[in-house]
Amino acid sequence: MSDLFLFIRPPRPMWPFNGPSTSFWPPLAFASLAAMLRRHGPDWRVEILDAPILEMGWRSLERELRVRRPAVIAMGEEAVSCVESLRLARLARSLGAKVVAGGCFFGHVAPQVLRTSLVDVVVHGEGENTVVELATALRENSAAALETVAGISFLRAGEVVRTKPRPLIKQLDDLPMPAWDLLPMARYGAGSRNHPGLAAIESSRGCFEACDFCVLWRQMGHFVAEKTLPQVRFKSAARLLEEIKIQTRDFGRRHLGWVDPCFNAHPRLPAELAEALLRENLAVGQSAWVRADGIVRDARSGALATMVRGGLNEVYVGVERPDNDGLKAVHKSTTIPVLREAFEILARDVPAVFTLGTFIYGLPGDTPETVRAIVRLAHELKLDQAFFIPLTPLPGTPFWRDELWDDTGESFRDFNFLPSATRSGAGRDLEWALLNAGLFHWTPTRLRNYVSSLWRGGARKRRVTARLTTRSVWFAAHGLLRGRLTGRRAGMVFPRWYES
Ligand code: B12
Repeated sequence: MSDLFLFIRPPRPMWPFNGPSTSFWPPLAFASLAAMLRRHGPDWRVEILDAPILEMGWRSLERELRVRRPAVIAMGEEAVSCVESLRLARLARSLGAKVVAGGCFFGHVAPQVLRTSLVDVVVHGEGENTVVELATALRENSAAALETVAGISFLRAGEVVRTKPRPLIKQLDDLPMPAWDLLPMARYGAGSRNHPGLAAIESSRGCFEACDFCVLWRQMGHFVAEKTLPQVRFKSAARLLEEIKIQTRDFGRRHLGWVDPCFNAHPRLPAELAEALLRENLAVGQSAWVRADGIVRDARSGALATMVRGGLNEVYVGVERPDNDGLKAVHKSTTIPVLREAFEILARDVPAVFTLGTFIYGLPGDTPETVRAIVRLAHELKLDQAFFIPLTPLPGTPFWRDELWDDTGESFRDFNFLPSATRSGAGRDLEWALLNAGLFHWTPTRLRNYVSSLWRGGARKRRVTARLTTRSVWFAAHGLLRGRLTGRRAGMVFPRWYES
């Protein structure tokens, strides 16, 4: 039998604002990489093991790996799950498998992770073409073979070798259909009221903006003259329609979670697709990250209304900062008036769409007053839910420093995008200001917006808003206050099956 190349998502805790039925989405990266490897590496057996969606804990995972005996284990994580990745790598080592790591975290800490000796190769950036060549080079098992593969790092005689950059895939339509058949698709979003039959899907890669704090434009950026530049690429509406037909008809998917960094980057594509879905009678619920200026543009052209008729019912907008100077400082080109207008439009013209705004605090120079200004703006904007995210020094961004690396992975548990009452130093005053403002600052505007967001949008929106409000209050009251009182940090939620 041919050797097994196994993509694994190991057991991990859940983000506290997601319920168990929506904490784990189909791992699209693995499905896309596996499809490419299956197409171009016929002498490999390619499989994906998504442990969390199977509620498979560490003991069962180990048993499973002893049975499957993979030759290569491939993994790729958010920073917050670094502990789990390193644990998986250790397990893989003990079973004699080669270990490949990729994705938005490992690609930016390649020297550090290679020096743990737990990982053989780190893949940088977009992975499909790289993984095909890498699979062949791993068979040859020599540094000379690895050197010919663009877009990777590995150790040669103790020295980190980074090969030449991998060019981006020119036409995303050339990618094979993701290997959904390798995933237990029926389990994603099963039992979820608001996101039933959840699917992960991408219409584009990359972003045209280069916000300081973000890794997404870097991960899919264009490398030229020693610099990564932002670049967006799109799939065609015809290709997307085909993907959605397969996902809905063959895999029973009923809610599309667009993973694009910016779903409305293209002025026509989302509406073109919505029209095609309406023609095919395939309109399904959809959630997406969108830009405020795109909302304003698409409201004028009529595209927004079409997208909503096509099923878009949940949008997330990165507001980030309380004023134009703050936005400029992080190199985000949206302005506060445009953000205000975008939320006005959403609330007025498409009230059934649930709107979430995210805000970032804790940048150098931020004071409790900055945090209060952020919270004030959040209450003024006509949005249904606000998330306040502490600046996280993600590897790849200018906020990362090499001394933050930790061989155990434990310190990356704090890279969870969650406020924490146990943060030390100046960060503590910011968290306290946030908690105070969130719990006790009930202005008439805030109350009015909250009440109208509940009655304006229909049953689905009421359910989503109520669910998130309950989780926020629980998180603030239970997590943050307990943290403040006992010193135990609020964070990710460990499922009961984690060690099982
Ligand atoms: C869907 C999603 C979720 C879902 C599902 C998560 C899950 N574990 O199932 C939800 C909403 C629950 C979620 C939660 C969180 N997420 Co999230 N999530 C995403 C999102 C939007 C899509 C991921 C995706 O499918 N991308 C599409 C694929 C095709 O792109 P890709 O992953 O980059 O993969 C390509 C390459 O990177 C590479 N590659 C990737 N992996 C590997 C592995 C190998 C072996 C190889 C060779 C190559 C390779 O090849 C792929 C194809 O070219 C990304 C943002 C984004 N657009 O990527 C954030 C993102 C991954 N999440 C992020 C974060 C921080 C979180 C949270 C901690 C907080 C939060 N809510 O945002 C929690 C943690 C959840 C957990 N339990 O671990 C950050 C991670 C940053 C970092 N460096 O750590 C991201 C990048 C968003 C961001 N704003 O920066 N998330």
